[in-house]
Amino acid sequence: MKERIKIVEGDITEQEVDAIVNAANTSLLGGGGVDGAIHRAAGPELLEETRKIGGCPTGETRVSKGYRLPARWVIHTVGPVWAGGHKNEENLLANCYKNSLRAAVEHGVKTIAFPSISTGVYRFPLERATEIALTETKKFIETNENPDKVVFVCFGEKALNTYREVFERIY
Ligand code: AR6
Repeated sequence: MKERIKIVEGDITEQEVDAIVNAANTSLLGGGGVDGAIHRAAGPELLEETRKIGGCPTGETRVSKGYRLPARWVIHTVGPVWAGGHKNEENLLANCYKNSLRAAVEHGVKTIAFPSISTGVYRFPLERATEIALTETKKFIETNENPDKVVFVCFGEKALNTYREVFERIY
């Protein structure tokens, strides 16, 4: 199982994978952080398409094309805003990973890259979020052939070290 996971430091918009996951908001109309970077790199056609999709509830996913990105698909998911941990945040974040992986299977995706959903503007604690990301992914790939490769793209050294530590513990 271990060999199907890759942890890298970098920019998700540059990943040569079939699909990248976007940490979007419920409007799907773009924003800052990784969402802003993905819209800038994909070009204005992405916003045209997500405008037509018309939004996405927290924990769910919607799929668009990748336009100018190397990735063919963008799987938009909406993470929870951290509100102290008693607002179902952990389950909602787990749903983001499960539903993104299911959407990947539905679109024939063999390689997928995830950012660290909810750990920026939405303030989800990084270590707990990383445990959820890696646990949900492990459960999924144990019972599914695809995606064959899952890349976790860490934006900065702190995230990279956290992912590496949690990976050693969980896998
Ligand atoms: N590649 C990979 N990771 C990145 C990149 C990048 N280019 N840029 C930032 N990150 P955030 P959230 C990391 O705030 O917390 C948006 O405005 C970042 O360091 O992008 O889910 C949306 O529209 C952090 O670890 O997403 C929503 O309104 C992680 O991506 C809101 O932010 C997520 O940080 C969503 O908040």
